[in-house]
Amino acid sequence: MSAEAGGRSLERSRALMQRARAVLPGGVNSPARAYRAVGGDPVVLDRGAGAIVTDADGNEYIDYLGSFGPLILGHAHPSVVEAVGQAAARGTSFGAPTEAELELAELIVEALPSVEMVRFVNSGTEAVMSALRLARAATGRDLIVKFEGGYHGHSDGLLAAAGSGVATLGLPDSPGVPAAFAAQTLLAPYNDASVVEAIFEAHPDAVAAVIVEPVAGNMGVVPPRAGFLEGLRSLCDAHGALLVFDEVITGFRVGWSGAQGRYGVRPDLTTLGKVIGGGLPVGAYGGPRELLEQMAPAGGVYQAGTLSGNPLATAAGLATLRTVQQDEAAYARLEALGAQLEDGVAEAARASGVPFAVARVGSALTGFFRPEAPRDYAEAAESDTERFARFHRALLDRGVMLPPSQFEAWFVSLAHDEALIERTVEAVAAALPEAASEA
Ligand code: KE4
Repeated sequence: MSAEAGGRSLERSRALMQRARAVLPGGVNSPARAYRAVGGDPVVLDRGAGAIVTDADGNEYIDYLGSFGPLILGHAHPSVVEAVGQAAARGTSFGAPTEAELELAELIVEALPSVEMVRFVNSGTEAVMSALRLARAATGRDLIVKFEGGYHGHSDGLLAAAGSGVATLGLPDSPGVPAAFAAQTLLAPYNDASVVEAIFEAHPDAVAAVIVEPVAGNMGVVPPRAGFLEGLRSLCDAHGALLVFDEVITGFRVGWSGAQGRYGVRPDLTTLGKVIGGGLPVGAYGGPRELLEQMAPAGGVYQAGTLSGNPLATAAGLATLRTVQQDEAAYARLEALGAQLEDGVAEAARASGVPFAVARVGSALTGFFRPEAPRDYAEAAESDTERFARFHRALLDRGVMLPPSQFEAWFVSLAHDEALIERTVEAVAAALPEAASEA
């Protein structure tokens, strides 16, 4: 990528990435941050405040990457910064129970009707890995059903036709995953419960769990079709499997009680991450007492972690969730800002004549370079990713930062406002024709 983009100097970013590639694979600590799908070097970010991030060269952007979802309050919210600072001053980790992890657990249990007990870990990957171990132990079965384009972290068995980074990198499954592990995972198209039914019939009494993003976020945002989640619930009940809602993105994002509250479908296990850590490393899995008490030391299923429930991470999570909880207009505002962006972008697309469709649930949305919003990964994959790459760059040049992949969600935070959304829509209107020009 040229050092100059839209008159913005990216010299320092470029120099830092050159150094980074010498000591970090691809110069990043997560492939999702690399700009492989959009071209050029990642913009190195230096700081964030509210809805604005500033890169290493001092350029500012309205941020819809939002760290891939945790920052529902925006960057450096005063209550989060203060809580983390105060916690740090009391010590950063103990390897012993603390009151903060208990308070965060109680808040989550109170918010999610299906969750009576919860266990904290350090990432969404760990949460899912642990929840599926529990599901296999609780059912005595081995097979897991997931959906094409669904991404549930990078534990071995789940890197099969995953979404997010793997989809973006076009890796249907990852080298290094033993065939025996991948063989334990069966795939179905999202929004099609009939394929899940066929899997159950082909593998009687063998499926431990069906894991689903109740709103898909890792193929871009794809909402559940009416009856899909209810259908999975009925199938799991009929076949003795557990239904796992991976709410790492949707938890406290699409409503105080997550997607399970928004859609009124109760899973057996729920995985969480992102928002519950407020930007610090927290994952969690939860469900009925009878299931969670099978986890060591209460039960025999082993899972552990040095920094699980870490005082700083739980402080950030508590400050985040309490700030949202105390703002009774929070979700209405997120809905309104999300709708303003969706409507503005859709209108800009109509005016441009470029095939571009927007899907949204609450404050998570994606614009797809295809005529209609996709219903599953096969349709999402038909999107014109070259146009998305040019679109992403054109928006960076205009001070708007999207996630660097067609297959990710754009996040609106409570720090965004109508004026910033309006500026974003103007930038989109200018960027769409640029994206569509083959030049
Ligand atoms: P982490 O291990 O990255 O904390 O969580 C894994 C995970 C689990 N479940 C869902 C629904 C998720 O979306 C994720 C992680 N999301 C991606 C982006 N969509 C993380 C970005 C990255 O890997 O850098």
